[in-house]
Amino acid sequence: RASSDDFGWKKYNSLAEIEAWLDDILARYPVITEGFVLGTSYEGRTIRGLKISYKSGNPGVFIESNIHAREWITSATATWLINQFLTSEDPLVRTLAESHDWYIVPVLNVDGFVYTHEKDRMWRKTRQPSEISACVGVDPNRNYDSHWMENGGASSNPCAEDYGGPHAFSEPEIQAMSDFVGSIKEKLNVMLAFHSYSQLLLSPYGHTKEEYPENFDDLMEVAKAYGDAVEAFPYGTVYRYGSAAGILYPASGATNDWAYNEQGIEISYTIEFRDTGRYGFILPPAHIVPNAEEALIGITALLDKCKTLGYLELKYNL
Ligand code: 0X9
Ligand code: ZN
Repeated sequence: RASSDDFGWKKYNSLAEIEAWLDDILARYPVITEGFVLGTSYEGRTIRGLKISYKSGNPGVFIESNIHAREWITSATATWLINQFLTSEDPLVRTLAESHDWYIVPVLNVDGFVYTHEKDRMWRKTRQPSEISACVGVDPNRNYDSHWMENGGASSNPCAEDYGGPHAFSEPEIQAMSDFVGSIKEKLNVMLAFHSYSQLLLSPYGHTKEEYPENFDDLMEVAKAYGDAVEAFPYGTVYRYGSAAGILYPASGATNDWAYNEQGIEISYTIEFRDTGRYGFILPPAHIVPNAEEALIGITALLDKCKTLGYLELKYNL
């Protein structure tokens, strides 16, 4: 039976191992944790999430992880964070854990994730076949209904790695995200979408660099807080930040743009974890704990700055 002790974060775990570990967490912390089902994948797998809540009335933080199948560091980091939130005795971590409601989906693209473990380590997309091509899968981070397919921010070629799909929300995994997040959006102050690699914090917009969100200055101040905290941490790791289209490339229909534009979640980032390209997606397991420690430090600073700037107030009346 899997447990927190042998889960280890010394290697990358399979979906079955992650789910067994989640079951163990739910059994050990029945008052603080609650499992939720986001929905069902194309191949029929249950997409699972974990809510951590120490008290009612906390601002909500949603963590979407492993939407891209090959980005294994994201689910390794998300599970490490869950473990810290539940077990750490560090007072700073305790405050962080206990003063937010956490909704964490360690593996969103479950079919693709299994495929990377069993068939093709470099698979990125979903696993739903195309009706017009022999190529399989859609880039789930181009499939949200927010400026879908605009400005060359996604490809209409089913064989492309950034194929946006036949229509927005064609992928059941992304429709499930939309249904679930839509149902709790009043409780969510922050959306964090975990990706790798490049060490970046990317704010909206992804579909254009001609326009910027009205709170862009705040989004940059919050991103700077993350970057400064991580750089000051012993490993000295540098994160750059900017709008996604501004410092990376146009990408339309991505999670953090949809959360910002369509769900009214004003603090919304894509975080690209380690490294900057030496290993890329095939990041050695020795990086798991250092990367996750940096994420913890960075998210702590990010949420502190959000609070200072007034973004963690309740959005609904109890
Ligand atoms: O291209 C992507 O989907 C992300 N990079 S990755 O290498 N992990 O595939 C970046 C998306 C950033 N763009 C937006 N958030 N719009
Ligand atoms: Zn990605």
